[in-house]
Amino acid sequence: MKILPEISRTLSEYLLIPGLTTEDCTPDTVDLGAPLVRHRVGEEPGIRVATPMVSAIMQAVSSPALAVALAQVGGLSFIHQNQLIEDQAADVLAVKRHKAGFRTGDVTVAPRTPLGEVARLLADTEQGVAVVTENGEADGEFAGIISLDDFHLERHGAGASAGNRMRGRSGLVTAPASVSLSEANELIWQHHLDVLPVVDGGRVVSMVLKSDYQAHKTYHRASVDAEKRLRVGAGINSRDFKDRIPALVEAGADVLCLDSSDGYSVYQAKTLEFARETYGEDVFVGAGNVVDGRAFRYLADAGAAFVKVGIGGGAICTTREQKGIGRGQASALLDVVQARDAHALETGVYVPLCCDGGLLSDSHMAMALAMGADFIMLGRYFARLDESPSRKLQIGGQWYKEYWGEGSRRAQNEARYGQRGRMAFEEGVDGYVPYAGSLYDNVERTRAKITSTMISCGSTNLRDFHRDAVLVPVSAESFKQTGAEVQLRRPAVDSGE
Ligand code: MZP
Repeated sequence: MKILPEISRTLSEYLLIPGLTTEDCTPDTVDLGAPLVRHRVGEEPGIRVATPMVSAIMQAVSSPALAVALAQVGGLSFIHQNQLIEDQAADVLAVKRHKAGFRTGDVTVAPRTPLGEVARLLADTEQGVAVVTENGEADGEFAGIISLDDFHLERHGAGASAGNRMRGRSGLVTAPASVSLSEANELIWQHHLDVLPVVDGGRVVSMVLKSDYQAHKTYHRASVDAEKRLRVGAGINSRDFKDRIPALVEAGADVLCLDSSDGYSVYQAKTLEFARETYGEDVFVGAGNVVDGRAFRYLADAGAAFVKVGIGGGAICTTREQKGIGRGQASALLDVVQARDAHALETGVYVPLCCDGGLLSDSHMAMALAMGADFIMLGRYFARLDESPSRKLQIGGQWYKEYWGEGSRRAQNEARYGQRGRMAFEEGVDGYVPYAGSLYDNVERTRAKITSTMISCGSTNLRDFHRDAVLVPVSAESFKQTGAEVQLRRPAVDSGE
């Protein structure tokens, strides 16, 4: 037995001391771009993200709809692996079939066309939306709209029938061909539409999607690769990897990630070895999770493309309570950052770090990046948003979205939490998180806050932020003084946290 001398600390236990802000340090000059995968020091990584945020490998979080939205704003999703291989590959394909900034085209279908058939038609023609006309012909009377998202909503049990969705979607609000994107956006929000048909001479000529306006505003940041396809990642496990990896690679996944609560294992090394022997340097596989430098080194030496840090800190996680395993996220991160930097110095290879779990506020995210994380993985944050696949419901006058852990009975993620193929006990909870609106608005606001923190610290990019950030641990007494001290607080305008 050995007891480490340092206390296990969380991200809330630190504050940042401002650095000198110079004139060239402004919101326009701050670059939040980060390497996603291993690369030689001084060379460009195979994948970079413009927004250092990725979505958790979880049923309640990473669906194709969320992956499309997150890639459009410069982040990346990992489609969850707690499903059949063919279903996960289909989800990856659905994201890869969306082109960045894609618009609708000329697919027309008749009312009550089965959703599967519409989805196939859309996939074959690389369109996002089909127009429903009363006779199924382009010159028929406009009756509604079906999008690829409808198919996924239905498949994931949102309970919408084709007919309902068609009626729900159509709204019969149309815009003239001369409509500007911002006018279209006004109409979309005013009438609660997902899509707005644009008509010319009584014919639908195109469509504006709810996301188009935001995508247009943030388009230059979109995570794209060959032929402007949106980038997407996918979770894998160390059991069926010999079948799952080839299927996901074939579907076009840009990066894979081992999904485990404790990644310090020979099983992860064997999975990484299989990927390397089969695909050489062409397939990137991240590994984890770890909470110390030893485990980082083991996975980095085994070829991990990046390493995820964090055990027991997730908003839905009860691992620390159930098994006594874990470490405060700040202590874990600081230890692993040292090991990453030592490894880079020694081998000339930089293996990025992902801070995963327990990031409850934008200031936690800024703190994780200041401490040396290259990018952050979020579950609760994305589960609260329109684009997540979970149900939205009203409880006591407030809107919530469901959010459940992969270690909960509901998720039954045996590959991640099972012992000998079955889950003997739960390590996660099933609950609700306050609904927080659209991913586009939330990510924009989070980017603004992180940018503002970096400006205060005088850094214009994350590498400088890692090098120059000055952190101080806070005492229990000063911790109490962190918030505002007034008797009654007006509700915050910012619903992001
Ligand atoms: P959070 O962003 O919701 O706080 O945490 C998300 C992370 O929690 C995931 O990326 C994963 O590492 C972890 N997780 C997922 N399910 C469980 C569980 O059921 C869990 N215990 O800990």
